[in-house]
Amino acid sequence: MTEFRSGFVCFVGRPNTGKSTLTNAMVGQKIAITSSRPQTTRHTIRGIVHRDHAQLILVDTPGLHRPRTLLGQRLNDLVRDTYSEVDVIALCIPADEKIGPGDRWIVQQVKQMAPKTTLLGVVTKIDKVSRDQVAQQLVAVSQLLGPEAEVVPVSAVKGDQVEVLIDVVASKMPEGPAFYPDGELTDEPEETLMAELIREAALEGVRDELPHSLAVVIEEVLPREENDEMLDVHAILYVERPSQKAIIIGKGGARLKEVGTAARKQIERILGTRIYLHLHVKVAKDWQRDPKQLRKLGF
Ligand SMILES: Nc1nc2c(ncn2[C@@H]2O[C@H](COP(=O)(O)OP(=O)(O)OP(=O)(O)O)[C@@H](O)[C@H]2O)c(=O)[nH]1
Ligand SMILES: [Mg+2]
Repeated sequence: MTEFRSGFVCFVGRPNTGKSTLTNAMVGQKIAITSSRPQTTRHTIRGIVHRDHAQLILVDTPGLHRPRTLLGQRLNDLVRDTYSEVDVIALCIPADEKIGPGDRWIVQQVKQMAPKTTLLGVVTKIDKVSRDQVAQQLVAVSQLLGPEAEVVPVSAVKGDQVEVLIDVVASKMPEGPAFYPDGELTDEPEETLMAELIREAALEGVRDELPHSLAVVIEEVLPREENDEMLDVHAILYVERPSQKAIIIGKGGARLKEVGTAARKQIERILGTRIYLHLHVKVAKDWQRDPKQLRKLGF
């Protein structure tokens, strides 16, 4: 009989390398938001993978980079804190990007902070390149991590090799009982999920620095008076400047309305409850650099 294994694996990598998309693919449900802009994830998110022989707790982290703002610094600290709490650290590197100083910096950090933790390489987005290029990247990542590290290629979007990766990670976990009850897919509070889905909808189609300037806070969730199976959700979208507020709201409020519709559908699907979404946009000047405002926004 094979023993049941359980433990924690943390996904690290540069921003935009596919960590959250992979987390969702392994969990089998969307629990982390994703986008084509770097620095989408801003807090560690736990996803749970249940199998007959194992339970894996996936810790999706913000992308690591040289910080330019206080927010960036806080995100890096957050990732470093999780190194010491996990059984496996999986470094994500896309198949279609050259390994650079950013990746080497992360490996150095990981080896320094968690010298005893099992390190695993994951080559992500393999659907974007040829088989030859995947093979080359596997070799390159293997050289980066050293001979003792296993490297697994995967496409989260196509679902290729996701189950293989789950098996490889499970094999590196210690024997032990499950941490979470069957069927539980995340420990994210519902309010956080809601705020994140609103931020994801609002990120769609905005450019330049605006994605970084956006933060969402759920102010209040109340059952509807006339129909208590429906929830009234009040959320505030914070931006850093009045010009950004105008972009988010759009002409005659058109853009904000689209954001609301998209977010509502996602939230209803995940919570299984019908909601009425009230979105308000406010300016919190330069919140990314202001310790007091960062605290207010939960960082
Ligand atoms: N073609 C392809 N695209 C992918 C795959 N995985 C992720 N992507 C895309 O890559 C972009 C970044 O994905 P995310 O999962 O948000 O990346 P991340 O590493 O979590 O980013 P941060 O949270 O900003 O650090 C998105 O546009 C995804 O759709 C994949 O397997 N194939
Ligand atoms: Mg992410």
